[in-house]
Amino acid sequence: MSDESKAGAIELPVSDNGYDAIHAKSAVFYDLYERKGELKHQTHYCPGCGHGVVHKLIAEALEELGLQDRSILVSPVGCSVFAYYYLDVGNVQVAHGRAPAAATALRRSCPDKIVIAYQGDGDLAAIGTAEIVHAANRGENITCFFVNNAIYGMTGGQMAPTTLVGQKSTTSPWGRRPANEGFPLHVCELLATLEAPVYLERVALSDNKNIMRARRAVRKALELQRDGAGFTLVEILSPCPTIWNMDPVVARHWVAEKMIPAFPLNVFRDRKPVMPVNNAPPRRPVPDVLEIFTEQKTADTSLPPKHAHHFKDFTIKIAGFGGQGVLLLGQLLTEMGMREGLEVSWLPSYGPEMRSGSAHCHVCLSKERIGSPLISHPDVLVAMNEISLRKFSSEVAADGLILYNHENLPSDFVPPQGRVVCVPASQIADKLGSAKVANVVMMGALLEETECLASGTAVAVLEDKVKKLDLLELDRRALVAGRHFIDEQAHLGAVNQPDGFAD
Ligand SMILES: Cc1ncc(C[n+]2csc(CCOP(=O)(O)OP(=O)(O)O)c2C)c(N)n1
Ligand code: SF4
Repeated sequence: MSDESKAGAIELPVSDNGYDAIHAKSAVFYDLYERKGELKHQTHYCPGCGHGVVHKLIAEALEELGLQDRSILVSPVGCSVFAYYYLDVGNVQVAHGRAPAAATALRRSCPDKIVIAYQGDGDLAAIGTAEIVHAANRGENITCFFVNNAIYGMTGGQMAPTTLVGQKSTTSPWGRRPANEGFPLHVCELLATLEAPVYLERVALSDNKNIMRARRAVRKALELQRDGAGFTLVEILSPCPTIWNMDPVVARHWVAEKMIPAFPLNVFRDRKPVMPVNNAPPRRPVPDVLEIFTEQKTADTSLPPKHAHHFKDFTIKIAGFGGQGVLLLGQLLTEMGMREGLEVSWLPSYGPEMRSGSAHCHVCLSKERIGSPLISHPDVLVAMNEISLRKFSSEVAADGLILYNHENLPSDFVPPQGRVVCVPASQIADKLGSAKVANVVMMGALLEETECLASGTAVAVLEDKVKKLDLLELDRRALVAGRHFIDEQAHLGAVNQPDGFAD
């Protein structure tokens, strides 16, 4: 949380009738909500909306259980998309319906965290039906808070899978008719047919008593997750006064009178699943499973030389057209990074064409866990053609480097930032005997110029990956040629510089 937002004092209004309004809120909420507009002390939810109440219940439970600093909230697409403005926990906002899948990844990769998937009924029970069913069936140790307001709120009131029989919506203007639109989906009942879920309860925000029940259910689900019990879900019947076109008080009554009879409140599951014996999955490190280090383990002499990495994170974008080995160069660098003990990621992007279409990839090398494989401002851009140079050079970090596959920069081109080294990799490769190894020439230049990884590791990786001996020999020469070019002839654009760099 920013100091600024913590420091912001909220002026409490005094109402006309003489009562002081007390705006006490859980410490799990930010003091001020750093969102657009003036109203930084209030949420974007409509008056009487159930989402605000559910946020409050979650915040209070996290505070009481002391879980704030360990928690990650996965917010959905829907009216609650902005939950991250309000709750001061780890926040991830995901695509429509995907919260259980994202929560699965977060919980499995960060097993000490409390991961909450927050979803509306359109999000969970329509587009995201598969995700919730499979997360529940796998017994993921996540908690899902499922806000069922029987309608799509955010998009203006289309029918949801949970819309009641007879309830009007913009897409069921005569009221939901089971013969045409099917019956409302009962998510808790559906999930209760599965073996794995540990706790499934439906509660309602219809009145204070039921809100207190909801409060206990929210807390219990989080406690169970904290204790590693397994999959928990609380369905919360919730008012949407705006789309229902009702006064907030009337909307609460509607929850009681119409929704509860259609969606009975109940604890549908409160037990641990019976697991077969010897059920635990094998716990082996990924490199072991992928047999990445097999050769090095048996022959210590083939271990790459130790390399001192001068960075915490080093990011590279490699771009060109299909057939230039752009993606392969990225893979080789990630493999090298892995062998040098770094965290790595490789994110490719290419068009439908195999040859000649544009292709690029992002490579992250890091001493720490990588948050996202997507790079906005690479330390190095390797532009294998002019289109990539023009398209991506403005993205390069201010003190970054552009390696351009040509003798000179185009005469009309001024790099927006960073320094440029022109490396005629394709020409060099041609002279060596095959245009195919231009990417390896560029790799040699990159390693020599940045010293991000050891060239010894590059040789070891090439020896493992390239099976044809004549091609391997060519690759070795290409690597050396790229390094020598930097040492002996590097240019800045069209202009020779004594040191090869920009001023
Ligand atoms: C892939 C995709 N499909 C459709 C949409 C449009 N969309 C946005 S929110 C939403 C449904 C929201 O309803 P619900 O999940 O019930 O949440 P509420 O707004 O009622 O809280 C839909 C269909 C979208 N954003 N993305
Ligand atoms: S439209 Fe409905 S669900 Fe969305 S914020 Fe308003 S009351 Fe809440």
